[in-house]
Amino acid sequence: MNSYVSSVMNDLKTRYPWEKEFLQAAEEVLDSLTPIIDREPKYKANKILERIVEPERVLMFRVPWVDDKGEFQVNRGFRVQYNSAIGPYKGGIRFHPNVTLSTLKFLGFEQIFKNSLTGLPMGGGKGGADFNPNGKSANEVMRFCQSFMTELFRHIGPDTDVPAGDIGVGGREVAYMFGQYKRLANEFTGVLTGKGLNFGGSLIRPEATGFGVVYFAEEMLKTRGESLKGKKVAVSGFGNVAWGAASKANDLGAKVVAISGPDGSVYDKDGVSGEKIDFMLEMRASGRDKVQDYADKFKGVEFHAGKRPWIFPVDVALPCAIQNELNLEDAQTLLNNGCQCVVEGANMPSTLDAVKLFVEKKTLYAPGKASNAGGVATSGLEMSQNSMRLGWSREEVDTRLHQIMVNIHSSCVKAAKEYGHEGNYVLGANIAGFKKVADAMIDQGLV
Ligand code: 2IT
Repeated sequence: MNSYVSSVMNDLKTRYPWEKEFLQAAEEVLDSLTPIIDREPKYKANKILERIVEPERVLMFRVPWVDDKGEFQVNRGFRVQYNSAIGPYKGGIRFHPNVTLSTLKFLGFEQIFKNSLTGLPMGGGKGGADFNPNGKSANEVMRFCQSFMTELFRHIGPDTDVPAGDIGVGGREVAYMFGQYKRLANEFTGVLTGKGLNFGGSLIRPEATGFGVVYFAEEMLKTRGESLKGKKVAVSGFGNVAWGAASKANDLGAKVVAISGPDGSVYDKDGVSGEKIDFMLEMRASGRDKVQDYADKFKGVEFHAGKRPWIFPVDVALPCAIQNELNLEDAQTLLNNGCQCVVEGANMPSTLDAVKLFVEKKTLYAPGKASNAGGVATSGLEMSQNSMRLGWSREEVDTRLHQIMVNIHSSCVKAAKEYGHEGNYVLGANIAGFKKVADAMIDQGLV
């Protein structure tokens, strides 16, 4: 880090000492911006780093709702409108009991650079609540979503801020929030993405993040004259991202040998394919949240209670669960077992020391803000379709998604090379994502 970068980082540490996840995300980005800050004095002269680390606006609000027993409940709701230099705020909503402002600041900050990398006009934002949807009835979830939107609706809009899903928020929750927005605003607009196909949703959106991760992995392997064909893959996570990634990895000829859930991991030497992929969704929909169900159902499958899937020998690892699910020890184990490619489907799943090791060992390592951008990119495509009041075919959306992932990959490779760190996707992604936003901020004056 040069002195400008480290002084901004130190200020953040002093100002927000309790925001661990946000500081982690900020450190990764700021550290890798050093080469561009060194080369281009305009960023320091315009105090771009001091400005970009502070959200344009943070909304915090009470979310009161009534449970099925008739008891009053209260949760905390948030929306971090981080940066609108290149488009309306855009980013998902997370419902998870551990959500704090720090979580949403880290996610919103990542989203600025991710959205910039997609090449689409979207600013960065993120929202959520410390609500645990597990074990709640559909009616409880609906009442919660309606209450959440009753406050949020006045702050968002198709040209202001366009939320979507994230962990704990899928098609059902987006639909409930959309219904409530429409009622309050008296407007049918593309204010949310990830909508149902009957009311403005886009084909491919549920699987887009996972598809994009695999398209990105294929591009990375190509740089070493390889491909996914015949590669053994481990995927973590129990949601849409893991499911989409497992499905596309199969399409491209890879063998998914390990998947995980909240209770542990399974190793399936025959590969997770065909009906087993559909079963990934069923395990989720059952609400039991146990990957052990997979080992109980299919023959020859080992279940490893409480273990992450990084203990198995694989060629490619796709962490698609949650932040900090892959630590230094996991990284070491993966590398010792011959893993050569780690492509993130979740946001910040690798700890800072794990990332450092991957970069040091010249592993093909992609940070989530590049490799999981296919989800928000397809949200951007949903916004376009909504504006035109048209719907594209599956093929049309998939072709655009694929091209966007290819473009993000080449932007990362190009920026890394230009700034003297060839093959470093962390640096490439951060610099390429930053440059567009920072230049737009300078052009627009002190705002
Ligand atoms: O982390 C992410 O990029 C998302 N949750 C998707 C956001 C979006 O607006 O589709």
